[in-house]
Amino acid sequence: MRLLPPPLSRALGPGSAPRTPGPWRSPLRGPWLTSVFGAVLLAGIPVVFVTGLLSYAAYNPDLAPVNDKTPDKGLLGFYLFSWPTDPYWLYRLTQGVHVTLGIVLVPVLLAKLWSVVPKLFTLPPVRSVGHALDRLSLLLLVGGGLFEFLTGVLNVQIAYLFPGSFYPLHFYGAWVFFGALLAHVGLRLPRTVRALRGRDLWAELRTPTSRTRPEPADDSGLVAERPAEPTVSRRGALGTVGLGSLALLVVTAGQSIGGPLRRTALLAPHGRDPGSGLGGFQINKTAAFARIRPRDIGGDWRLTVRGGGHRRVLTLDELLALPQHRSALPIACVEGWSTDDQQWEGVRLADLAALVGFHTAPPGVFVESVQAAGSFRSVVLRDNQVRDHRSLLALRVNGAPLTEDHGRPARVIVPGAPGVMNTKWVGRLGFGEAAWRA
Ligand SMILES: Nc1nc2c(c(=O)[nH]1)N[C@H]1C(S)=C(S)[C@@H](COP(=O)(O)O)O[C@H]1N2
Ligand SMILES: [Mo]
Repeated sequence: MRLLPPPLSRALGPGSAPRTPGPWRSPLRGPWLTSVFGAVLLAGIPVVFVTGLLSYAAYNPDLAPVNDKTPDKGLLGFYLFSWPTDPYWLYRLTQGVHVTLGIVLVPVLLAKLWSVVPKLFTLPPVRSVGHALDRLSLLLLVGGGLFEFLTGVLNVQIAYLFPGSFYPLHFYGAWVFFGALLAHVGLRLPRTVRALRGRDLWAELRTPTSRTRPEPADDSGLVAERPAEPTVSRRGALGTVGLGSLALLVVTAGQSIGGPLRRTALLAPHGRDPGSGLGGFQINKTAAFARIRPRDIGGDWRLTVRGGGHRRVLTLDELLALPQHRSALPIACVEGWSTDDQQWEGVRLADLAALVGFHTAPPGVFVESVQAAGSFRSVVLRDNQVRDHRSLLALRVNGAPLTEDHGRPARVIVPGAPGVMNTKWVGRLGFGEAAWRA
């Protein structure tokens, strides 16, 4: 029987359960092991998906073309809402979870793919319409999953190897991946539950290699037809994957948790030593990188404030003469890293709105830096962000004027928002929709 090619043995009816042929001989592969990895991913991926959608909402993409990195999203933007300013560490939390959990799941994803790889080679490739649809959903699932994890990790590592902008790619990819995942779960859940019930996890964790046996043959196409001798137990396999995830957690989480743990963030691309001194916290893009010329931010620098038909031009001294306020706020980047709370000092955005006539309920603001080129040099903040009294045009941080790299002479700082909203080297503020629709 074993000598028959699999399609034939399958054709022989119920008595001849097909097993995985060919070079796939690991005795560990089987529905139970696949289901364990699947269950972990099923618990984790929805969290990554939802925090990812939240990250997109946090950009206020419905406000203005400048913020919208995915203009063609159409219906997929159905859930967008006004990103709140409370709690002030909101984005630090959601994006820290998104990036950290995404990275931690990589070993599980790879293990799950390893566990089902023989299925990619089963013959015949398509047996029926249902089977064809099933395989198509698997293609979207595996392709979408690999794509999302890869683009995400590359973005975190600031390695833009992929063609096009990260945001639309990662956003559309997420919907394809998650749609395929829902279909997959719908099709496989009963079988997964059965497989998980079929073996006791705790018993499995006490079984050494010498007593490791293949799972019983079934129609899953996962169990090897001619299993090799085990070289590792299921406990060993699960432990290896678990340790891999744990190791990634330990070298990643510190970049968003901060404090003393920042030193453990070995995988953080921005380095663990943000410099010493008062301005000694993380810098994403330096003034040199953004091609800020010294004269743009020197003595001739002026802040232009427009809105409601008014226009005011202020020197740095005039700004310093306005009421100064303090806010303790972090910077939290889409890439997953964040700073601890820093002590910012400057003029409230609401007070600047009042300079051009918005004394109560100021509108949103179009913030433009003096930076001539590059992404993220301008952004639109929503009215709730302008009205929050912690939102500043900061002139000082941690008791000293902003350093060049931190946005001298003025940068925006907003509670709860992604780092990208905290524009550095600000040159112009335009209050009211006319400023960014124009
Ligand atoms: N003018 C300007 N402001 C900017 C950016 C930029 O590229 N240019 N990057 C933004 C992004 S994406 C982040 S995460 C924060 C990082 O602030 P930091 O460089 O002070 O750490 O600044 C924001 N402000
Ligand atoms: Mo960022």
